[in-house]
Formats: sequence, C-alpha cells, structure tokens
Amino acid sequence: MSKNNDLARLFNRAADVLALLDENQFRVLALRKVARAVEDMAEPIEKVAAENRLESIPGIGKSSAEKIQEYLRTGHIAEFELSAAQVPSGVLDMLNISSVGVKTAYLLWKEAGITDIPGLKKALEAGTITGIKGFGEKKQANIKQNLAFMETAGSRIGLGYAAPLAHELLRLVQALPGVAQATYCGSLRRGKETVGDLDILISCAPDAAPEAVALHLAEAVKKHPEVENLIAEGATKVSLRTRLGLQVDFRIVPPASWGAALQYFTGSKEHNVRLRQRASDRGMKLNEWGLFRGETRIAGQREEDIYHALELACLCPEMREDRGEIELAEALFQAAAGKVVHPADPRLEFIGKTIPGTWLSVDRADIRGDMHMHTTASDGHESIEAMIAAAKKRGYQYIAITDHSKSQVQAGGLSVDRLMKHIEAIRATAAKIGGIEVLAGSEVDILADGSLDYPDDVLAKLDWVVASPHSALTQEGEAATARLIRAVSHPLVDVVGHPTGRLIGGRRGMEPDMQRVVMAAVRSGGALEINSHDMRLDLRDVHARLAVEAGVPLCINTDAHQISDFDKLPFGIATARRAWARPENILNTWPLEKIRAWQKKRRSGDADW
Ligand code: DGT
Ligand code: CA
Ligand code: CA
Ligand code: ZN
Repeated sequence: MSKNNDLARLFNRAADVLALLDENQFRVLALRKVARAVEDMAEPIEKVAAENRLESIPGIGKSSAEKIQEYLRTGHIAEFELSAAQVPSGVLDMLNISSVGVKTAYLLWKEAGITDIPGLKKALEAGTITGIKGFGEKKQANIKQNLAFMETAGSRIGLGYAAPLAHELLRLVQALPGVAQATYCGSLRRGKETVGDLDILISCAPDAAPEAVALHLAEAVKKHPEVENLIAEGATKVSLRTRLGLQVDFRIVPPASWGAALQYFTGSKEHNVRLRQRASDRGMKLNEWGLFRGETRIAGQREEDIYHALELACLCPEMREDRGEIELAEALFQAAAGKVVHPADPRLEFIGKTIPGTWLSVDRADIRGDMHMHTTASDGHESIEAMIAAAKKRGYQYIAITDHSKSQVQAGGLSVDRLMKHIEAIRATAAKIGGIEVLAGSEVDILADGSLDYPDDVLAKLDWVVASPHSALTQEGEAATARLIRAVSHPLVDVVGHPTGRLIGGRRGMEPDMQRVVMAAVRSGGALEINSHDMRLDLRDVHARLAVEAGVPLCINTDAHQISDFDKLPFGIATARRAWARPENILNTWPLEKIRAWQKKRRSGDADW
C-alpha cells in the first residue's frame, strides 16, 4: 500500500488546522491543492519522491516537496504537528462529523467555547448554543442526527481499507514456508459493507508444523508497514492490530480441517448456529475441526462436503446470514436428489420457479459492461479516450459515459451546450477506438422534487440516462420516497443511481420507503443501481434484495472517476450476491441488444411490465 492516501489526509488535516487558526486563506488552499495532487497521483508517492520528481507535479512546490520527503523519512511533519498543537484535539475530532466543516468547528470553538464532541453533544441537548450566526434549529438538528449516526456506525471499517489490506496480507502469507492454502473468511468473505475485524485462515502443508508456520507468520507481519503491533502469538493463532486500529486474526489449521474451518470462520454466527443445530438434529456434531458422527470425521477437508453431508446445497458466502438461505439450500439439495420440493419458507416463493436446479449467484465474469462513469468533462480524472481504452482492456463489451448535469456546478456539471458537444466527442472517440460499444450518457441530477436536471428533449438525445440524487439528501422520508418514485417512473431514466445518497460511516442519506420505490420500478419497468464504490454500496444489500424479489433489474456500476475505480466492481457484486441476485437480475450482464430492447420499450411508454 503506498502512502499517497496517508499524505493526502495529512495535508488536508493541516489545511483544516490553518483554517481553524484563521491563517492566510491562500496557504490553506495551497495545502489542499497538494492533498489533491497526491491523492490523484497514479504512482506511489514513494517512487516519485525517490526519483526527485515531486516538484514537477502541478500543485507541489518546494516547501511541500520537502515536507513530503520529511514524512517519508520520519513518518511525520514537524511543522504540521506544531500548528496542530495550537488547536484542541477535540475540535479536530468534531470535523469528523459530516455536517461540521471548518467554519462550523471554528464558530463552535471560538464563539461557544466548545472544544470536543462530548461538549458539543451536551450543548446540543441542553440547547445552549444560541445567538451564533448560522446555528439555527435546523443546523443543530442536523449535527445531532449525524452525531448519533457516527456512534451507531461505531468502529467498523470500510472495504476500501480492509479488502486491499486483506489481499496484501494473503500474498505475504502465501509466500511463507509450510503454508498450503490461505484465504480470508468472516464478514469480508461474506461481502459485508464494513468489517469488525479480518479473519485469515491458513492451512499448513502436511509435513509442516503449525507452530513453525505461526513463528514465520509473526516475523513476517511484524515488518509490514501497516501493522502497529501483535496482540496475540500462539501456536495456531496470531493476531495483530493495524495503524488504523483494525484487528486481524490469523488461524492455522491442518489440511484435514480446512473446509470445516473455512465454513466456521466464514459465518455468519447466525448461519452457523442453524447449521450446528441441524447437525445435532441428525445425530452429528459440527465444529471448526469437522463434521463428526461419534469419533468419526464425516467431512472437513472441503467446505462443500460439510453442507452436502447435512443435505444442503453449498451457497455462496455472501448469502450466509440466516435470511432464508438454509431453507433454499435444503430445497435445492432435495431437488438435485430428485425429491419433490415444497419450500417451507414463504420467502422462497419468488424463486419457486427456479427450483429444481442449481443456484448461480451473479459473478464478476457475468458483467459485460459498466454503465456509470465520469471523465474530465465533469469531475473525473481521465479523458474520454482513456476511460474507453481502459474499459476495453478489461474486456467489457459496452460502457456508458455519464458525466454530471448542469446543477452539479462544483463537479463541473455540463450545460446543455456542453453536453451536446460532449455527446459528439464521445461518439467520435468511440468510433476511433472501436471494438467496444460506448453509450453517450449523463448522470442527471434528481432535484429535490424528483424532477430532472435536463428537459426531456435533451434526455431523449442521450443513449443512456443515470439519474441520481446529490443534494437535499436530508429530506423527510416521505419526500424522499416521492422523489425517487418520480425518478424511477420516468421513461427516459434508465437507472436510478446511488438511490439513497448515503456514505458509509459518513452520511445517513435519504431513508425512503424502499418497498414503494421498488413497486414503482415494477410498474414502470425501471431499474436501480448498486453503486460499487466502497463508501456508497447504494442500494445496500437488504434494499437490493427487495428489487431482486420483485424482479426489478439492478445495474452494478462503479461510478468510476479514475481508471483504478473499475477495481471496485467486486464490492458491488458482493452486495448483489448478498441480495440473492443471479445474473439475470443484473442488467449489465445482459447483451447490449437486450438492454436496448428493454430501453426502447420503456421509452415508448409501453405500460405492459
Ligand atoms: P465482524 O468481524 O464483526 O465483521 O463479523 P464476522 O462475521 O467476521 O465475525 P467474527 O470476526 O467475530 O467471527 C468470524 C466468524 O467466526 C463468524 O462469522 C462465525 C464464527 N464465529 C465466531 N464466534 C462464533 C460463535 O460464538 N459461534 C459460532 N457458531 N460461530 C462463531
Ligand atoms: Ca471478522
Ligand atoms: Ca475475528
Ligand atoms: Zn457518478
């Protein structure tokens, strides 16, 4: 993991500090510019620094370059620490509340004498923040709500940090002597949107001693730059804590127990409780070592053997939440065994027609294209050409380029004039590159009342319309419901993008009655997005499940603002699998002709869905 993000965070924080200290506005802006430059850099900052190229990067001057070098050498920047010492650390903590920016924190600190989050909470509850400009009831209610949200989100960590780290640790583990197999399990394998900790399972080679593997492991991870300290070092278990406070548990098992341990540590706990009960009902015993009848191990080496021995189909990890999947697995197993199936769980009725048969969850290989991405025309970092070429390299058959619409001024939203030229530029570039179908689209703002940011005659000129909410995300549930219903029912809206606008761990977003939104999509034949960005995952799993059950197509998009964002697709796929989605439920697994036919039918106003 390179240090680009750490450094960007550091420079942004330093800018916050200077702003709080009422320093020269230009210095504040200069620091933010450095942060942005470092964050946008396509190569590791370590490499750029080592090759003395820092100052050649727009936005980075001599003194910033020196600070970056200092950080890479020593792990901190003395000047930043000196100025940070002049601001109470609690004031900086307050900036983590999503509706508290520098200006707000400054006023709270200087005018209301509030220097930390507990103090802010007390003052909000007691209603003692009065007479400060810009601190009306609405603002205060907003802060209160976001504070409460932060507390319930707790210390769980997002996939943007956890998943790459898990992959990196796995690579490290797999290279150790005596290791046969290694994989992650727990909530990460189940594709949950946040993780409490990471669970990594290792099986040792038949001739290797677990203790020896544990020793090698401890030595190796100690040296990893992201690791803060080891918290447990046993013969079969090693645990560590990372610099961001994420715990990682490694467990070492013999090959004969690999499948059983994989099943056990993948969970969920609720799913496992049901499985253990099922084993015991059949006179067997299930634990992380295997499935036993008496002293005899019936299964343990492979995960699917455990399920089959319990007369269950082995479903993907993302479905294992005790949300009806055991009943499904039982019905599938019996169907495969030629027995008549009467699903006992009413939640299975919607898939009744697919039983008998095997269950195929949507997979990365099923995805034919990405239908939501940005270019430098609005707030993306790459040209039209670069995005198309990158998508083609990934083997996509089609993509849609969807820059922001006119109201998104801060994101470079396109006026109608610019949009018309952009459409032409997209088509010309696509023709030049060839070999991939490119839809000239737009991500059109859904305004607060559910109307769209371009008139219909403009929308009709686009090949693809994603309509997304970006503002007024705190509106009442009823208003949010009406807003989304109006958008999803519009015949020129192909898909509603990140429907709630939530940011994981940051912003609650809208809380519409999703069942009603889904029913409106059923009536109008509309589609909803699963936005794959690790901070969004919007629709979330349980909402996407409503869409799947109702037969509403979902589109798994990355909303890429740079090429590396395409790598976020697996997060969206995991969310779809958690929603029990099969390939046919996902619009962008369809051939383009099928998408076009569906779109044509919607645009013609055909009411027969
Ligand atoms: P997390 O870490 O909070 O995101 O969620 P998980 O699911 O990764 O939970 P974790 O790390 O506490 O445990 C990993 C797996 O180990 C869990 O999914 C199932 C299994 N497990 C842990 N404790 C128990 C238990 O008390 N009973 C059973 N049946 N399984 C357990
Ligand atoms: Ca875990
Ligand atoms: Ca754990
Ligand atoms: Zn977007």
